[in-house]
Amino acid sequence: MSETTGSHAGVHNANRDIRNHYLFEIATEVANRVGGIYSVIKSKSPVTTAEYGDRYCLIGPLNKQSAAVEVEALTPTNPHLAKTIESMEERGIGIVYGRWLIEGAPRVLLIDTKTAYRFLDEWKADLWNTAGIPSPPGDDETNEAVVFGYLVAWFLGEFVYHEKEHAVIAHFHEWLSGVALPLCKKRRIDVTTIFTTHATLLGRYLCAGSVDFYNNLQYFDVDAEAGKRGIYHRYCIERASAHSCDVFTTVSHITAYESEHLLKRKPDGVLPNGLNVTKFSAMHEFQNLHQQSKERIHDFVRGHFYGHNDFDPENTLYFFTAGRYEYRNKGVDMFIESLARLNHRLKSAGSKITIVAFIIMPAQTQSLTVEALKGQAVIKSLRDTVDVIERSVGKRIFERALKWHEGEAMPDDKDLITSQDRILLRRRLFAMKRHGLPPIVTHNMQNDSEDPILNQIRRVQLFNHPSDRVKIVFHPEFLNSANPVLPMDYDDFVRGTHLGVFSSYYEPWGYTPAECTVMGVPSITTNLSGFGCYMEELIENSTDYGIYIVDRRMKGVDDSVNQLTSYMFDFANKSRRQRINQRNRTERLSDLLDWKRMGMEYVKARQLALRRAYPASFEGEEDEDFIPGVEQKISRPFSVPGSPRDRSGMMTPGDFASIQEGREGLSTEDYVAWKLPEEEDPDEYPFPLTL
Ligand code: G6P
Ligand code: 1S3
Repeated sequence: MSETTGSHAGVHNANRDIRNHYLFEIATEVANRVGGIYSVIKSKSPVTTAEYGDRYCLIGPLNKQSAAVEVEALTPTNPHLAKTIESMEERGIGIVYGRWLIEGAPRVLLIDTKTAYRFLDEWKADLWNTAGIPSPPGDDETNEAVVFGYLVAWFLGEFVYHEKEHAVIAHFHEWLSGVALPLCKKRRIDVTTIFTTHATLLGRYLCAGSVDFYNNLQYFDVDAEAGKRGIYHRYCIERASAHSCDVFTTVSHITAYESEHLLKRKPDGVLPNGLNVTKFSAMHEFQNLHQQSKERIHDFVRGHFYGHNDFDPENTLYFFTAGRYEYRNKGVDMFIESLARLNHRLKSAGSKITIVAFIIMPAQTQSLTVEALKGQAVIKSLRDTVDVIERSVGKRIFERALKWHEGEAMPDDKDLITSQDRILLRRRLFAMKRHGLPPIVTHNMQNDSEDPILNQIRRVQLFNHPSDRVKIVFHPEFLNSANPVLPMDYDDFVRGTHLGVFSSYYEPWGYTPAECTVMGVPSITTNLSGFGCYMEELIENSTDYGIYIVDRRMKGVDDSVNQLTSYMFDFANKSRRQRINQRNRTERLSDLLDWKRMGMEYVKARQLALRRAYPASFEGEEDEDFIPGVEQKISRPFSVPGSPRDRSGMMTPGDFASIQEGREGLSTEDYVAWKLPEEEDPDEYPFPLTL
């Protein structure tokens, strides 16, 4: 693979207007939910459209199903855009241009890759000839990335041919959208480019195995490791993207460190992920929402544990983990082991508290189990019967009271419930008899006996026994309010829980704990997740704020498991008052995660991209904020005692190792906190080669 890193300033027309530049953001998840990148671009939309208006457009591959629901088609009013689309359509390329129906309503351009597969072989050959990137047959995902990449490069080349007045920034997310980057460079297309990687392919694969990843980052033979896993061609695309963009970024410092070693380019900066924070006018509102959602989780639990409801809802706490099913990377192995130790500690302490721990991770399933459906049905019938009895008892009390005369006895409650009521009630009680223990999993798994989560639960023997103080529910499907067993949307569910647990080993950022924070739900994360490191850096006494960070970097696995267990045990011993106070403090951290603040790093990355491509336009403007409408100075969110670290002068999230103009990339010292202490050269390769 040929690679030359850095700017290609020579190809740019210095007369372009950089102040009113266009911004294209390119990702495969535009109006198409797959994972975390959808959350990034969707939640960021309000701040980006506020800054750019109709000079902003997202580009993605067309997914007809989701576009039909998420996008309203429009006719482009910009003549250059219209001409570009028209010219591609004339060559048979299908394009949908429209408004993404989300907050901010950004413009989107969705290209139908299926209309270009006739060029696939030609483009694959060209990719090899121009960038030295191989694309072997049989990898549909890579084929799609190649076709999409060539279409995007085609679009950008054509657009800047028509539009010669303004500068254009093209910001690409993740390797799947990155094929256009080396093409822009080779074809000398007059755009300036940013590439943001949200993980590295090799990092994800290596961590999923049993490698001491962070201690050995600098020793991996990257080509060989990629080859062994059959992802060499994908790795080439990722690496070429990182090397051919003008500005290379990632989502956290820990992933910056990883990228430096695995992609062989130091990122120019870190663009942490934000959220679109909704602030309630009254503080207690989110607390009320917690109570309401918790009641709905209680309803589910009553059904799931029918016949074994021998724990008191008032003394029950809900913990959960959620995310894509990456057993080791997302730390589910550690979570389950810690739950077993927590169970032991709560039992030994004679605790009255019961923990119900939910694992929400989609796996291959066939259907909901009969038992899970029956549980909800049984409890619904019981409630309906009790409602009928309640109404008839009420009616009878009323009638008796009407007829009552002084001197007569009070109505006897034995006469109020009729024998018919008793039979009805008995029937319902018999229906609640259960021979086995309440199930762990709500669905029929396609591969029950080999499922890593179930096997780990079997190994630690957490079987929802009445004596267990920790119960487990594994829901192998994302939540939605139409689900007959647990009918709640994810956000509502999170609000109703007490603690999120995300003990990840590989987590470039980690939206799940960030989402907990803005909903005022405490969470446990690790110092191997971008979010955990970010919060650790910003907040001095983070546990007071409901941000618990397990040390998975300096401690051995057993010690990390014990630390996680202790965090959960201490949390279980909090009083209700303490939990309410902590939730208030957690919710106060929301401002730290708001795009209004996080988005500043994107602004800086774009400035750097323009500066690198159009250096002449910046002469004499060294420190100027030239992007109109953007208030660069963000004050500290608050300064109550013991709150986030006093960082006067540190105005934006990435400032502790930020994108700075005139500086060539992050310095390794910037993420010194992410390095491990002893980095002596090992005598031999530090882990087995048979991984
Ligand atoms: C919220 C509600 C309170 C409720 C509390 C329960 O704060 O506003 O009315 O008592 O939640 O908290 P818990 O941690 O026990 O679920
Ligand atoms: C990636 O998604 P993942 O869950 O595979 O991108 C997300 C958005 O940047 C990030 O939050 C997450 O940590 C990464 O791992």
